Amino acid sequence: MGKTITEKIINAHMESGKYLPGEEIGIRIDQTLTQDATGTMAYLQFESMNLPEIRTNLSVSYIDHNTIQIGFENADDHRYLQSVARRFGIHLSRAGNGICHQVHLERFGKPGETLIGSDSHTPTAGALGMLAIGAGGLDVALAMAGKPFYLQSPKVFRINLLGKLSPWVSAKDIILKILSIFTTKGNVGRIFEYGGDGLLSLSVPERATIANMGAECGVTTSVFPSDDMTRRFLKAQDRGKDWSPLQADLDAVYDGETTIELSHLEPLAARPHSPDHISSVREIGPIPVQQICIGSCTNSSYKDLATIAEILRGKTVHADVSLIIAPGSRQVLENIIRDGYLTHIIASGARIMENACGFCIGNSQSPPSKSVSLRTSNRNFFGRSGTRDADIYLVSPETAVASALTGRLTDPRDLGATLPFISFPKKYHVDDGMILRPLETEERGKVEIVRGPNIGAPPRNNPLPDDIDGEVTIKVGDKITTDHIIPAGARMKYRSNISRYSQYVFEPLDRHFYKRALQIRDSGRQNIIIAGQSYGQGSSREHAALCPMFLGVKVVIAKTFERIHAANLINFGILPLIFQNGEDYEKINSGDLLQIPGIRDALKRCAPLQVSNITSGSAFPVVYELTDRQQKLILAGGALNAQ
Ligand code: MIC
Ligand code: SF4
Repeated sequence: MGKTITEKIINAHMESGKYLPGEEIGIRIDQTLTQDATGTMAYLQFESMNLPEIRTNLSVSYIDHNTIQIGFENADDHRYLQSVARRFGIHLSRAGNGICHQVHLERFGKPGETLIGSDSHTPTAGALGMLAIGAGGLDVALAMAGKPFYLQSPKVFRINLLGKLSPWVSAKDIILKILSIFTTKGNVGRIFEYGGDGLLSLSVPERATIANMGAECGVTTSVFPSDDMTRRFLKAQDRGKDWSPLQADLDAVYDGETTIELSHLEPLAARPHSPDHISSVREIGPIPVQQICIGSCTNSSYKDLATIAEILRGKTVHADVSLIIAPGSRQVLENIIRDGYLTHIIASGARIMENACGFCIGNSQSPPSKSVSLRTSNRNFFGRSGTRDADIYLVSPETAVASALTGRLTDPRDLGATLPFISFPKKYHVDDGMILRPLETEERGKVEIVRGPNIGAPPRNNPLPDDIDGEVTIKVGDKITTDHIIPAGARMKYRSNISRYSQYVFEPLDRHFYKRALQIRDSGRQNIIIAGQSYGQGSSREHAALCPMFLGVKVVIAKTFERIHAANLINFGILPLIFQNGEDYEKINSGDLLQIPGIRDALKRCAPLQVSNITSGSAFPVVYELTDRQQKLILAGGALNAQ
């Protein structure tokens, strides 16, 4: 029987288990990436493993998230990351070099290899035919230590892209269409594998836009074949030797298949506050717009920015609009300068930001109160922009720039202009001067690791107690994102200081959570979180498990969990339990006292679990889906204890 691309890469990297439905497999990891907001914790965890150096072929540490540097914390983190990279043989992409996913695509990704990264958009590199997966920092630290990465044998869904996009419709509209079909929930354990003749006209950066936002569907990753388009991109990056072909076999069998006729697509937008609230731009109509942000790891390539430059050429941004442009990398910026595009962008009145995450993570460019902001990024979760009552819409660069000229949400086809033809250069101007290469092995041991006062050791958990005697500290609804659980933006500078950062757990939903959780923890009982469907969407930040762990959360009971967050909970010894009957969720209130007697013993025996609600005098069954390996982690109180 023929094989999918996914199976081919997994089979070539299999370390343990069998690729069978429901089975956990362990795969060898060739490359890792981290970014500064998750990287400090990942490297602190790696340090605690006491190894002399990394055991991957390539590990890259990027500084791209916390580049605003108000206060000393971020700069101290950057210095720590630089010293740790020199000590352990890690490449370091300095602040100013660009967003990790864009730079990794340009400079490091390789067809057929495996990559895990402590950022949920790591699948962007799937555009090159890599198996690229987002994970918590601890999983990345373990991969750097040469341990396998564990995942459930994935279900592979084939997405056939047929034909050609109409003018003014672009890759972002393809992935928004896919989000309208698959939504942001219910896709745990799936991989999207792309094929069809539509790929002939989709360049690697366009494929990257699609692979990037597969993360919003919650899939494990997205993967494209490595074909002639991939070869041309790598050659233009001066990396022709990194290319190798990779295709699915013609008789490969998939777990599901969807076909999208590209010529039928039109400009789309994700309405507030979820990337799957999709409507066409025309359906939403010409709402007035106050801010437009073009950039992020989704849409900030050379082609994206050259296209918008041509549309802006000779024109001025509408008086009511602030137009923000953040190039994806220094390479993109330098190439659009060399080719003259930046001049048109600046002349139009656009504001150029640093090549970094910036507005996307909400650490700058918060829009005005009650305003509408159009963004080419991938997430419009409630409050993420930094302005709670702003409405964020996700759109393509073409729609964004058309609207910047009119001051209203505008279908770019209505501009009455001709779409400029931009293809990616035959050869990019390449300069890796901002990437620090590892020292020679004998030099590494002499490097002193530099720690600022904000950097603390990662906290450890206690083993799972014999019984749970706890309280429901918070009850939340469906589709709770990690931005709800532990916000980023202005709070993100405390990422290396868990006791400080923990003060903001659930801040967007309940400002008093922290105090209540501390009281319960300090009274010797456990905190319990109750949640609806798709708990833990979005970011890979392990802080969404680590900080609740620090506050004494032992159990989360939800209708369903998202993959990366469930893995993070288990890594830090928090037990994810699932309601056996969804209706039981309705019968629990915040403040209820819950007990699970004999939980430790039951887990050891894989026995069913019953939760007693002492407050209402009722009981309900819960289930857990733990492999033997995960059961050990939970009993030990987390992966660091189990080492
Ligand atoms: C995000 O887009 O939410 C982030 C910030 O890149 C996160 C990582 C983090 O929280 O540091 C992600 O996507 O994993
Ligand atoms: Fe950075 Fe935004 Fe991409 Fe996250 S989604 S890596 S914050 S640009």
